[in-house]
Amino acid sequence: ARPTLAVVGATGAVGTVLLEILSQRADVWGEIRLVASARSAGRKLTVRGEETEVVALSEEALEGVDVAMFDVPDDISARWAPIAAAKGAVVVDNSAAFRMDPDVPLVVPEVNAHAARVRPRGIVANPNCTTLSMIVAVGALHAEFGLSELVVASYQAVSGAGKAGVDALRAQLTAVAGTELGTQPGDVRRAVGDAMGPFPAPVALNVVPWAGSLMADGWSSEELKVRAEARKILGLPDLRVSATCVRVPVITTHSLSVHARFENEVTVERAHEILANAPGVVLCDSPADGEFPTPADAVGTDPTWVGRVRRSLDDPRALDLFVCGDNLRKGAALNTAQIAESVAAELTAP
Ligand code: 2RA
Repeated sequence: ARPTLAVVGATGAVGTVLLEILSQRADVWGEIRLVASARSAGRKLTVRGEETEVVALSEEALEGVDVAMFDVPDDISARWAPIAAAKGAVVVDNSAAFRMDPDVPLVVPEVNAHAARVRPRGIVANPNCTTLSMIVAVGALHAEFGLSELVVASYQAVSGAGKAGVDALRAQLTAVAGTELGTQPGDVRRAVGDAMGPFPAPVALNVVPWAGSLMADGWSSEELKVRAEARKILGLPDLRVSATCVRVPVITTHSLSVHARFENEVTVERAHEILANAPGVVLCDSPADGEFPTPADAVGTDPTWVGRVRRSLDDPRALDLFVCGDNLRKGAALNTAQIAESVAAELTAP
């Protein structure tokens, strides 16, 4: 029989994209059960062209599930993912609750697909969207050149902060549209007023060097996630990583400027070959023709787009590149779906 799938968090920003993706990919599922908070129960959503009623998250809703995708806040995952696993489901969790648990693999199928098969807790974790938006490209280069250090700056879309982030940017854009704002200190902040949404500063006509919560020594939680997750996915526990995470006025698609240092000397030509052939990567690198990835072009697509590949002028072992990836697709829902499909294939293998 085809496995039963539960989508827990079906009504959220990522859940919505997940339902689209489930309708677009080869259909490996039997029943697809849509689960959300009690507040959303009774809503009808379309998946695989069928209207399906959302049920409230409960022990009963997790009965008989083979694979459960969780796209809910950390505390809800921390509580409910182990319950689903205890009932026999393999959980693919997109929260931060289990990513650093040594008994939970952190999986990006193009980079470490094998890791998904060893899951002592019955849980497989999906990385954070910022890590995911670059790691497929970085992993391909690492496989050839041997990565020794990453220095990255992110340009993160507001949908990374959920629907509230998107609503806030749209409201702020309305407040500044057609004005001459953006020429005097604080003028945008005053115009935006209370419509800051989940961000600590206006994001319209601005960039905000902050994502996540404050951690020790001035780092943001988002920056520490990039470091810890890149190390775990690549299997490089001592990799040197520095990240600066920045929110920009983009609805969806995270970009990163990446400085990657390797054990071996690099050439742009070889890096181009590797990236052009890497599954899940599209090379778009011809600045003479105005070709490089931008979030406005990458949004809604599945691959990681890479351009601006340069060898460091001062270090023959380092590359600089610019990557864009849809933070809701490969950055979240698509990677979750890919992992879930590999588990489904395992469960139905003869
Ligand atoms: C963000 N990476 O973009 C976070 C969401 N998981 O805010």
